[in-house]
Amino acid sequence: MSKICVIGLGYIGLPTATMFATHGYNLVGVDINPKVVESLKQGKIHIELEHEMNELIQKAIKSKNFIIKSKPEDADVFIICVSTLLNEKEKKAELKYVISATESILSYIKKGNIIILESTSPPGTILNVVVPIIERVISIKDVYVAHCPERVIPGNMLKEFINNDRIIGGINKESSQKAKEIYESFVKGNIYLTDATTAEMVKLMENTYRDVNIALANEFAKICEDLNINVWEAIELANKHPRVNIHKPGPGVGGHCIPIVPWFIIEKSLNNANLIPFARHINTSMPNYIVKMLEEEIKHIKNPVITIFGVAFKSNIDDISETPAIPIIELLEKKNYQIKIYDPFVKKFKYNLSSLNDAVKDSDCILIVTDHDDFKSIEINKIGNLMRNKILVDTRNCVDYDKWKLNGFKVKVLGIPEKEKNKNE
Ligand code: SAJ
Repeated sequence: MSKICVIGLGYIGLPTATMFATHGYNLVGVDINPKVVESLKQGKIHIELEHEMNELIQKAIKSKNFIIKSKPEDADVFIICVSTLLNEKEKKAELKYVISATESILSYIKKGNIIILESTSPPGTILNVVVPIIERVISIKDVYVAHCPERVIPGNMLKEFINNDRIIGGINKESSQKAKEIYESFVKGNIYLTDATTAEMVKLMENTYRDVNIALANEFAKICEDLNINVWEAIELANKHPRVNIHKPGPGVGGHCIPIVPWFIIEKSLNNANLIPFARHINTSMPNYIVKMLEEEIKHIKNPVITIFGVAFKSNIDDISETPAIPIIELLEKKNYQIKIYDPFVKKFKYNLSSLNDAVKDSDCILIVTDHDDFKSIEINKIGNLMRNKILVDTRNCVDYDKWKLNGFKVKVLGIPEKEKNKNE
């Protein structure tokens, strides 16, 4: 049985290692963080993943086919799954973890090894960063090197690991082919082969497409409010066209990759990237727009208390990575509003979290930032009775606002102008 060593046991590395460990490989999972190693050794998962994935990870660790270590060791295949960060000041990729992870395997690389980078990286990282590091210890002709970017969506990882098509880009055809044979062990989707730099660009394009599309939706929301049109209805109808797929407007774009990776394209071609940075600007300015929208609704209230519903970066997960909730809260704090926060999923946050009842007690306004399903089934009457004023501002159009209105709430939804909202009343 071949042996795979996965470097980095985070949101992508841990599930990826598990997929291989449960599909015929001996797996060594490596993390430099001793706390992560310790807790995984005891079968405790240090990150919040979906239930099915948690079970599979625990099963793999129990089976002894997935060993957790703090250092790499000899293996047939090395898969690097570490974070690529954004240097916020320079708006450039910070590759320090990719570099240190590659350096960490140098003592173990031998002829015939397959080295795969899964981490999202700017075009040219494999050829100009990873390959020169490997060449310090071995001729590149003696190993296979490829990029295989991850594509799974948090919340539906297991299904997407198996069913999504994958892109693999090797430094040569043999490398692509060797990497493909590894992934075929569990991927049921198609595996398309290309060169390493194209594979890097493909991953960035996928996320950038989404960022630009969301920026367009956000711009449509503002325009529709101005023109007295319900943007949600307009988008739904436009999407009936067979070649149109407009995304949803919202308070901004969070997550591990989408708000970050467009910069990896921009940094590589500054003169040509115009739309991409502009879309970034539109999305990062949404918290400002939302705060203004909220202020319009509460301007008549003295010392208003605002309750934030949802701080996760998207629905039904506990992940707060790059969440637009933080810039919204920062803006509100700067303006000295009293804020309370409720999120049924998130357990750790830089601001205090309250229970539902405490969060709405004596509050004047609920601001929905994340579209958790729980908010759909909330007992509106009960929470309304606890509030001082009944105002709802929904940045996601995720609740039945007619029901809220029937329970005495004044409702404002992003992209729905006042006049339009009342047209059927
Ligand atoms: N969002 C909107 N409107 C939408 C869709 C999303 O405002 O119509 C917001 C979400 O609320 C969230 C952010 O965008 O704040 C990102 O959410 P997402 O669901 O678009 O994406 P992620 O970050 O969970 O996962 C994405 C996926 N990439 C694509 O769909 C192209 C996933 O497949 C990638 O593996 C992942 O990025 C990654 O790590 O690259």
